[in-house]
Amino acid sequence: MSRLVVVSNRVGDPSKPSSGGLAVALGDALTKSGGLWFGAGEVVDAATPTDQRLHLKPLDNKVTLATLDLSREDYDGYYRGYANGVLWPVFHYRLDLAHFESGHLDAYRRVNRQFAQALASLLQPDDIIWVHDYHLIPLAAELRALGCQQRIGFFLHIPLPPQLILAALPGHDWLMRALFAYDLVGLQSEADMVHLRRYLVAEAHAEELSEHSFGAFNRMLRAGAFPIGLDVDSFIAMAEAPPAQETLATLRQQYAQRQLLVGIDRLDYSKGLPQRMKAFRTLLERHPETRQQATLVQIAAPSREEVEAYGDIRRELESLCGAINGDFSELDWTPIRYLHKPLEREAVPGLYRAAKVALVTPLRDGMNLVAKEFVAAQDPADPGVLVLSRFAGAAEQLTEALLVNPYDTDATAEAILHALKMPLEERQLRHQRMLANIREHDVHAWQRRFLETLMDVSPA
Ligand code: GDG
Repeated sequence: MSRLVVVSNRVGDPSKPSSGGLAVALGDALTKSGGLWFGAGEVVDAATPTDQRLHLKPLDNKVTLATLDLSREDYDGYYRGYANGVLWPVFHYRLDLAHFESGHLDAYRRVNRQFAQALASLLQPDDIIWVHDYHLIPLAAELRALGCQQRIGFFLHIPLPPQLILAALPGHDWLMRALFAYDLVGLQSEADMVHLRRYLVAEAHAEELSEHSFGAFNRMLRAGAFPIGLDVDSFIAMAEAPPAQETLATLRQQYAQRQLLVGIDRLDYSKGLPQRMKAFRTLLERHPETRQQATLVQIAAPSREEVEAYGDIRRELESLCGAINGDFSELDWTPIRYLHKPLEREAVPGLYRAAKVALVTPLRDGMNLVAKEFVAAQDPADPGVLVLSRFAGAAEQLTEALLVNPYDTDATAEAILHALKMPLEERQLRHQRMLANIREHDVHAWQRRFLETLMDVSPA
């Protein structure tokens, strides 16, 4: 069996189940074949010699973590400047929030080259390499330039925007051409595949060899939708465990006379938080019977605070929450409980289970695992209702959720009301179908399908 090499900006620790489903699933795959997980290390002084920047840490389970330290200038330009200041907004359709500076693009290229050089020194001829996410799009091209001929796959965790949005990105042709150095490109959804196909044909003049393969630049690229899932069993086990059960008991007691709604997100402008608050406000305005009843607990975990747009979204969200609470609160009821801090991982399923309704309303999202976690955490006998944006990748699978357009405030408010009033039998049926779906397409199946497809492709 070939050895698996996973590359991502941040290396996970597969030995800690609390580090999330992705780390666990990749950890499983790495343990099976023995493997290497490579990513960015610490920020170090620019004068630190290259040979002192690569660190190898063998774990017990035949997996080695390899990290490469970067200089402050390189890391900031690559991570904050280009990956999160340009690619993240553009790929989430927010050209207005992209701050393009050629120096950041240079740093992005430089870091991908440094990664490739360090990684190439660790590779064996029959390794299988799996690169993750927008930070590392040109990595395979850099590896190929160094003579690496291994099979290399790429998975994009965020959406791929339509052709004309991508075309507005300076250097888009260079970036998209770099995909052809991969043997397989995985996207989250069929909608993303439509965008890729159209871009490749219209902008890269690629030949469409089949539904999933394209020829251009003397290379063949195979691509497909591989929607990511959860580690469902572990998530359910976490929901049954004491920390989640304690959270559930406390919330049930506190909200015994109320209907609890929940939102859990990184504080990111892609998650549609202001739109969600406006819909909640409309609900309270139009349906006075929900006042004193519906209480929204919104966790907005701090994220990327060094990027300017994230400060703006925080101010906007806090002003909306403050105004709603000011306008509607009573002495014994506050409509929104807003927490600007992360909740402990083990408590998260308890909050999901205590809620009657989850509001997962991103303006655009590659997948959105919160939607799937909410489904996994429910009690099948008395499940809550998922209100889900049709613009989350998850909407392609969770068709039994109440799908909404988050820009349509009135319709979203009505969907929330529908969710609050949904009869038990309908809730059970919808939940049953969604649970079956997330079980069938869990993170292990995702990982297997991607790697099997990659193994199927002839190497470079
Ligand atoms: C990217 C793509 C894609 C959230 N708040 C807290 C907390 N969380 C956890 C959730 C969930 C995870 O963070 C968020 O996952 P998402 O999938 O919603 O979003 P991104 O971080 O944007 O991830 C996304 C994903 O990659 C995987 O491919 O689905 O579309 O954007 O697990 O539970 N966890 C804790 N406290 C919090 O307050 N502990």
